[in-house]
Amino acid sequence: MNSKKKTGTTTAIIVIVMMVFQMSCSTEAPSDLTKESIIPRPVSVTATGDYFEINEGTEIFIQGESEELKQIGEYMASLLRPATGFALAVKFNNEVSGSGNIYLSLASSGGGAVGEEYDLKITRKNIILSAKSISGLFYGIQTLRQLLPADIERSAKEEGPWKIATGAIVDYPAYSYRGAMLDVARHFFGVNDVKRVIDFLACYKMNALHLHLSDDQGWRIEIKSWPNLTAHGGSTQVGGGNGGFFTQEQYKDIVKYANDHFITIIPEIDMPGHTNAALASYPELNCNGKATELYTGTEVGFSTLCTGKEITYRFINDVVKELADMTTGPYIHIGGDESHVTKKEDYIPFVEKVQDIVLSHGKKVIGWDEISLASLRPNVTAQYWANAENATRAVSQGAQILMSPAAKAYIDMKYDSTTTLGLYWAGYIEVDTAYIWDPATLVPGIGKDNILGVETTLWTETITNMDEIEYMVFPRLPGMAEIGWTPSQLRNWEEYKFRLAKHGERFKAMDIDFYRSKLVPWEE
Ligand code: TNX
Repeated sequence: MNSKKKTGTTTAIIVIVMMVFQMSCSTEAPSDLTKESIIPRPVSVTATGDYFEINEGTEIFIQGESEELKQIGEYMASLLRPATGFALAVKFNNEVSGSGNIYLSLASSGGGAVGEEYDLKITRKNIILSAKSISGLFYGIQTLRQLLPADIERSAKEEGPWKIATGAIVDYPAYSYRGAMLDVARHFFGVNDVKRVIDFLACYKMNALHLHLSDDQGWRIEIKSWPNLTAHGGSTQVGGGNGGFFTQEQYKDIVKYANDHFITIIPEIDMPGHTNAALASYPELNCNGKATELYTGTEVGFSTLCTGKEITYRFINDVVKELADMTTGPYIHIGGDESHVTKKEDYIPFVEKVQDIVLSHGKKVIGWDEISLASLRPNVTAQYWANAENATRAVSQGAQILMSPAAKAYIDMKYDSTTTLGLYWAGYIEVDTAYIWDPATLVPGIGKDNILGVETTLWTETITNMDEIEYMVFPRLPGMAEIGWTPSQLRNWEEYKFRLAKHGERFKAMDIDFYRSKLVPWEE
């Protein structure tokens, strides 16, 4: 062998060794389940140091013949098929046999309360996901999604391989209500935008979407008995754009899509304040009998329904009836905030009457914390946003609290002084500020037992399109999801920020336009 040939051979060997090394790096098998970046962090994770691989032969076996099991199996397959390119057949099979398969099993609830917990066992041979309810299976599927490479979120076929670290996860939520609010009144967002928000919530095991459907600037839900609410009241928005509204068919479609993702829609009709769109549409709702002008500014607190008129309650009854008929969830949100031009002596009986109207249509009441000025009916939830005294008064009346403290949970607030979108009346809310708080210790006298759950709110005075929604929502929403799901003793910003950093690739794979906070060590 001459020396030139020898050098060539050596170079070739080095190149091959480097290629093999690089390949083994990029396809490195996950082997420690406890090091995976799951958000919200599960209650318990144990690792067994190996990996399971989804391959072209993998099948999804549902253990039981119910229609809902079949649907959840198909849902899982539909999440995994595009990026893997595998067939992933969904079949009934009560046995655990063969290898490379995924089993979805509904354990009997033993007659106890059916919760949202799930149990995941991943071995070299198979994955067994079991839960007492379909929602538990749904949450287990979200966890599996996050255990796969971020490319699983892409809509075209990707390389893989699709390996998952082995071990066991036992998981359940700290709070039963884990929600987000979208204001479709200040700027209107259509069905597809709302569905995309539902997809985001589902990824992070959130289960409630509160839609702020009416405000001074617009009425966004068709009410057949009062058609001018949308014909006129829905015709504009902040800044004077065209506005828009959901037809009842569209709203029902949203409710169904949400239900399919284990998310309850909570519709809000804000009253007696924040009602200019209604007052502009029907003169009879005004005390002076004259319709107001449509409003496209961003001031709050200048409008009120005429609380002394009988027709006001006929109007509310009609609206609540139509809304209750198309809402499958248990709640109607009655607003009640910032009614600065309603006299207190008018506000109190108004809120009492409206609670009774909602109850008469078989729904439970949620209202902003101000409603605690009135006498609260049983099973009412007060949404704490700004006034701790109001929230405490609600609790002393036996109400549950939904935690949305503005200084932590209002994701319409700017991240810092350089954020161009958003408001800052409640302060700047960087990603750490939004994460570092505990609902159960925030307000003295209000503990975990008094709290229904948490809700982050996106008001849209300054938000006009989906990219802007994404920028304000991400990356604060995953933090809120973790506050609602993970026990507070397992939450710690210094650890969380590294998990969040890993989700940057997922946001990109989902085409989410997110805020690259400097506080998060993104891996890009
Ligand atoms: C307060 S929170 C409001 C909304 C505004 C929001 C802006 C609440 C119950 N009322 O009307 O849109 O601040 O951050």
